[in-house]
Amino acid sequence: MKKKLLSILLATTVAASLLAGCGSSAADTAAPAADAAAPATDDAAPAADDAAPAADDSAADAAPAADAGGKTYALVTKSAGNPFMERMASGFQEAVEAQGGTVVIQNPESATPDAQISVIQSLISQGVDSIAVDGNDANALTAVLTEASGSGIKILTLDSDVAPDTRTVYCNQAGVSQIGETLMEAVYDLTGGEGDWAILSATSQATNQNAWIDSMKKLMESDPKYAKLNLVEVAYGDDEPQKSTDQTQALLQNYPDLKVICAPTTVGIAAAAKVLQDQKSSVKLTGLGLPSEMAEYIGDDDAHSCPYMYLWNPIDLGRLAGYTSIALVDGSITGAAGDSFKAGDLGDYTIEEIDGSTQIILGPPFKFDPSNIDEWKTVY
Ligand code: RAM
Repeated sequence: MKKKLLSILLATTVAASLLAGCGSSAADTAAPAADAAAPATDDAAPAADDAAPAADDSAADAAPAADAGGKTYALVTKSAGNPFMERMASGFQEAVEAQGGTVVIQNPESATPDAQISVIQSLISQGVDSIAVDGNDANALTAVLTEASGSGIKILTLDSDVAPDTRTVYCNQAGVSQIGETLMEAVYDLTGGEGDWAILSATSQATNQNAWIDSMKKLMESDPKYAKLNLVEVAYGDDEPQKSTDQTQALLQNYPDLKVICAPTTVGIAAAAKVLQDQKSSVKLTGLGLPSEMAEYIGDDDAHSCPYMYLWNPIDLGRLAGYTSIALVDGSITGAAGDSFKAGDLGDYTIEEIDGSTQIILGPPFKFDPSNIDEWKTVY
């Protein structure tokens, strides 16, 4: 594992200096994006080493990324004002522009399917070549995405999926059950194995958060290890800082015996971390957070609300979706299981059939704790 890490870091340094040498505006984001592979080596993360590989090194016959010149590739995020979405969009833009493509990024006003439907309709009118969607709902986008596909636009998803038959492939950050297991184990650890805990999620329709929460609930039902844990509520902050703050305060008020909040959303966890730390609450926090937003809250002592948390590299997720868009548009992949392609310096990827739908898995979740948070807070 150490050797692999060293080679990743060396490759990163070379790639970053090449990009810097070209005077590319992508250099700043490219280096940290690749560097972020390092935390994946954390052996403490339950899922890290057994994870599906981030890139399939054996896919020697993967189709090379083609020139994207003359084509327009759109990205529809969940909503504006979410720093995770901004980083993801920067990776998408960097990857597509490096291949000569034109990028259109649409950030809907709110994290609702309706807001996405209207921006997708305008992208259909513009005649873009592909649309990568971060789904705000599993089924509500079906009609508009079917219309887009019917007019020849390649549809893919990233971060949060839609109904599988309305898109070609889903760029998934990590396996659903892997994220569920990782978060459940963190809750078990921070509660001491028993007592009240709550989830602070994003929106109630978010496909990705709902899949992770379902996976956690199934684990609680099936594994006697978790029998003494009591999930008191799943609250929804809608990926809005103020609503997430209010929901955290309500959880503290309503459940005096609460021990842990798990927030599988970067917006929710940052809001909850501030509430808990400002109130000097004994309730502990874990979940999925951006190191840049969470650094001041991460610590092992009473003065910090979050002992540790997880995430993947949002810039790399955007880059992966950018390369996948190009491969779909140039026809080197169709989105079928077994299709392989080269995602720039992220490596070669093969589309897999997982839980009955086609996906590309970026890699395992990374653990952030007091030992590495200072290193990563400037990265993403
Ligand atoms: C929020 C969004 C996003 C999710 C991250 C962890 O930024 O809800 O979809 O992947 O959190």
